[in-house]
Amino acid sequence: MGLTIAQKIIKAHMVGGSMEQGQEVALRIDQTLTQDATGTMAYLEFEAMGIPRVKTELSVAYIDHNTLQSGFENADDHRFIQSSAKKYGLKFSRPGNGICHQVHLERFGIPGKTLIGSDSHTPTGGGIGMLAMGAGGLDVAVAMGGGAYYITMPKMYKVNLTGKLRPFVTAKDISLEILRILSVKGGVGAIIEWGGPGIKELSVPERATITNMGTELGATTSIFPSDEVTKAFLEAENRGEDWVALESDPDAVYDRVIDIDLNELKPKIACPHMPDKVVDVDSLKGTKVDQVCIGSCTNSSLYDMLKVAALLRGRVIDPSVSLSISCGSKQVLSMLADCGALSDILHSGARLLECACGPCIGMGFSPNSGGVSLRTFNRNFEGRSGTKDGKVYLVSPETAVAAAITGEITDPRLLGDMPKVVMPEKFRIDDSAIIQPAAAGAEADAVEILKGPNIHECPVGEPLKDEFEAPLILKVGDNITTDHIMPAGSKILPYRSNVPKLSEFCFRVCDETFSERAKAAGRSIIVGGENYGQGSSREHAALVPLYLGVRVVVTKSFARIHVANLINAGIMPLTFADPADYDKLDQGDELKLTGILEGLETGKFTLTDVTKGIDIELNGHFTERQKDMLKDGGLLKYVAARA
Ligand code: MIC
Ligand code: SF4
Repeated sequence: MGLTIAQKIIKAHMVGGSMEQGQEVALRIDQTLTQDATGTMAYLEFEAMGIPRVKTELSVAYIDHNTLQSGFENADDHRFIQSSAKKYGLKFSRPGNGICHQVHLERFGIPGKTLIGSDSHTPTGGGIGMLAMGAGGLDVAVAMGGGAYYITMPKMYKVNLTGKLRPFVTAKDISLEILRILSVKGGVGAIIEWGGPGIKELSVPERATITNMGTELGATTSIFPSDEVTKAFLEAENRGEDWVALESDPDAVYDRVIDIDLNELKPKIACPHMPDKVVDVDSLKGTKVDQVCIGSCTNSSLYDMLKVAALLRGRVIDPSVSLSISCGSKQVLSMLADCGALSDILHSGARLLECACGPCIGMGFSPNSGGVSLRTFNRNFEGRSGTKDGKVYLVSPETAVAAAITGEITDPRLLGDMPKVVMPEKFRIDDSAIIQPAAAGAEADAVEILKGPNIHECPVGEPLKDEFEAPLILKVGDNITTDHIMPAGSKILPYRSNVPKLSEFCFRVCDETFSERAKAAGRSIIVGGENYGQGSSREHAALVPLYLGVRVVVTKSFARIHVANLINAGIMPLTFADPADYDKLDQGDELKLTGILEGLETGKFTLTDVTKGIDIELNGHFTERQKDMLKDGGLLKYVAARA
């Protein structure tokens, strides 16, 4: 039987487990990346493991999420990460050099390699044919130390593209279309391979837009073949020697095949507050728009920005709209400047922001109260923009420009002819903002790790007991995101390395009193609906509840990275055997879990609602490794016990 692209890479990197669907498989990881908001924790964890030097082929520490430095906290975090990178053997990408995923694609991604990153949009690398996955910081720390990364062997989906995109219809619209078809949980447990004749016309940055947004489907990752298009991109980056061809076998077997005819596709828009609430742009025409943001790791490539500049040339944006532009990398920004396109953008009235995540993670540029913001980003979760009642829509750069010019949601096809955008054959290469590590040995040994007062140790779990009684401290619904559990934004992000302070903001979007109540309870249980923990890879969404005393989370289902983060933290993730039982539990009920150690072996647990006097059956199927991690009290303790 033939293999899919992902199966080929998995086979070449398998160091344990089984490639049988649903079984755990252990992978050797070639490359890792971290960003600053998850990186501080990852390097604290790496330090705690006591390994002197990274063992990967390449590891890069990026600073891109919090670059505001309002206060000493972030500057301290940056210094900590920079000194850790220097000592442990990582490249360090300075603030201003760009968003990790864009820079990694440009400068480091290699087809056929494995990459894990402490950021959920790491699958961006799938655009260049990498098996690239988001993971918790602790998993990245383990991989940096040479340890395997474990995934559940996914199902294989294939999306076949036929036809050709019409003018003003883009890769972003393809991403939104697949979200419309599959929903935010439709990709859970699957790797999505993109193929068919329609991909020939898609450049690497366009492919990367699609694999980037595959994260919003809940997919393990998404991947494109490595073909002539990939080769041309690598050659333009002066890295032609990194190219290898990669395709699936003709007789590869897929669990599901989805066909999309690009000729038929129209401009799409995702409505508040979920990336899968997708409709045609023209169905919302005339809706007043207050703000437009172009950028993020989804749509900030040179190709995107050249299109934006060409559409803005000679035009001025509507006086009632505020437009921000953030390029994905210094390479993109400098090339825009070199060819004059940047001045077309500036003369339109746009505001130029740094090459960083910026508004995407609520680091400034929050919309006005109740404001409508059209963004070329990948997530529009409630409150993420920094404005609680802001209404964020997700669109392509073309649709974003149309709204900025007209002041309302407008089908971009009404802008006239799409100007022709010619991509340069060579990109401008300047790696001066990538700092090399100290040489291994005496030079590295002499490097001091610089820790400011905002940097606190990471909380560790406790060994599992056979019985556990605690109140149901919070009951939430379906599709709870990590932005609900552990919000980000400019007020909170400075505390990513300070869990005690961070804990004040836990679940604040859902319940202002959660943090205090959880602390007062000492030990507690959370109950959730479907797809609990979707979104970010931030392990803070597990570590902070751990710090607040949460020991068990019971849901209808979990998102992939979050469930791994819970186990890594030593929190038990269990699911309802009968999802209807969710309705029987109420916040405030006293709950009791007994026979936990036996349950680990059978996969069956009984939860008693002491308040109501009823028993509820729960499932929890764990691998041997996960059982040991839970028994020990999380991955750090597990690693320490076996060191
Ligand atoms: C996001 O897009 O939600 C983030 C911010 O990049 C996160 C990482 C984080 O929370 O630090 C992600 O996608 O994993
Ligand atoms: Fe940064 Fe936004 Fe991309 Fe996350 S999704 S890495 S915050 S640009």
